[in-house]
Amino acid sequence: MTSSAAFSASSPSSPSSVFSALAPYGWDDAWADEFAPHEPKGLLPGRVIRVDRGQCDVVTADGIVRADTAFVTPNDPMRVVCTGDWVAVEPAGNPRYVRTYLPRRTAFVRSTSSNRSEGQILAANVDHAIVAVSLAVELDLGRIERFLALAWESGAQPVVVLTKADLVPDAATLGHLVEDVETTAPGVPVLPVSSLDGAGLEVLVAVVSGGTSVLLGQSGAGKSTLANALLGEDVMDVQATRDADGKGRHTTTTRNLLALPGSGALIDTPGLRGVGLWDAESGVGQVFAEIEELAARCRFHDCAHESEPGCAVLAAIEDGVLPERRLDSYRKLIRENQRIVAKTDARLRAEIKRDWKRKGAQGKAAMEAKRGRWA
Ligand SMILES: Nc1nc2c(ncn2[C@@H]2O[C@H](COP(=O)(O)OP(=O)(O)OP(=O)(O)O)[C@@H](O)[C@H]2O)c(=O)[nH]1
Ligand SMILES: [Mg+2]
Ligand SMILES: [Zn+2]
Repeated sequence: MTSSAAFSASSPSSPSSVFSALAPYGWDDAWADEFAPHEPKGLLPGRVIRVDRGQCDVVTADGIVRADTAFVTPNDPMRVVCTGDWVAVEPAGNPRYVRTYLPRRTAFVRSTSSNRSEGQILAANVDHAIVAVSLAVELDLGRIERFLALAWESGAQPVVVLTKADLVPDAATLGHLVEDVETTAPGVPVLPVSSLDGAGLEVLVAVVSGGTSVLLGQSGAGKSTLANALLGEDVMDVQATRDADGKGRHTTTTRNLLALPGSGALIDTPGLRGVGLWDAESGVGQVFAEIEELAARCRFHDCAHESEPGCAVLAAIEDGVLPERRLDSYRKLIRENQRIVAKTDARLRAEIKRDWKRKGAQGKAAMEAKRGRWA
């Protein structure tokens, strides 16, 4: 493609058509600047709205195009293209290829299981990480803390949404539940909502209208129902939870990015049974901000808050200001994080060596494809 074609008004790569097509998905001047070096190559900017087995759907000024991710699927799972990424995609071809993705502003990462040192990116470039927690089942505060640690670590602002508020028998009970979660989540808005009767939705609408939000949580928490309520139409499939355990059937199977009416983009994700921490030291610190504040007042700066004299953390537990459960949970997550970081370091070193060998082969393939098809 020549540069004059690239700037004609009807071209899918002209700045005005790019802006009108992609602004609903979060395109802004800063992304345009990031993309600028790719424009002379004739590539189109776009946002990944779904990834599915080596293929992804990318929204571009040319409409939604299916693209192959072979060039952006390195061995490192942290560098695999994912829903929410902004990419440079080929203007034509069958298949088209995603050539690269733009540097991520934020990324929500978990380790795939607590025993494996492998990170998995669940969503990229999100401004709000919405942790959906069902009020139809007993609250698991430890799980909320774990989700929040990863949310803080991602760089996004966490929000806890307590779903199915219509199933809570009375306002007083609801108030207590919200309070319990609030003490578990300093600095995090906690919003009770009901997709069924619409209660609380207006506050959430205001949150999600600014930027990109991702819905995270267990299967059956009501994420897709909430997505539909925010969209004002049934786009996502919803299924009744399996039984009294309140767990769903994993109705949603891919991560989908949707443009909301008004403004804002929303990523609905498949339910997660659990989330392992992934190098989330500062995230853990933010979830337990009040403990870290107390710790700064301990007599010894390396206080382990076990039996040291002048320990402000233990004093707060004694005074009933800090629940003991919080300290236990804090310790548990810190230990888990240290374990995962230690493993990752060893794995990364091995990985980097292998990566150098592979780079030679990949570079060659990329050059050939480029010469052969569209350069
Ligand atoms: N009473 C009530 N039920 C709800 C509400 N929101 C969702 N549900 C029900 O909860 C069940 C699961 O909802 P989904 O939206 O499919 O849950 P999900 O979190 O998307 O589940 P996965 O896609 O498997 O992760 C469905 O039967 C919904 O009708 C609500 O606000 N009130
Ligand atoms: Mg769903
Ligand atoms: Zn202490």
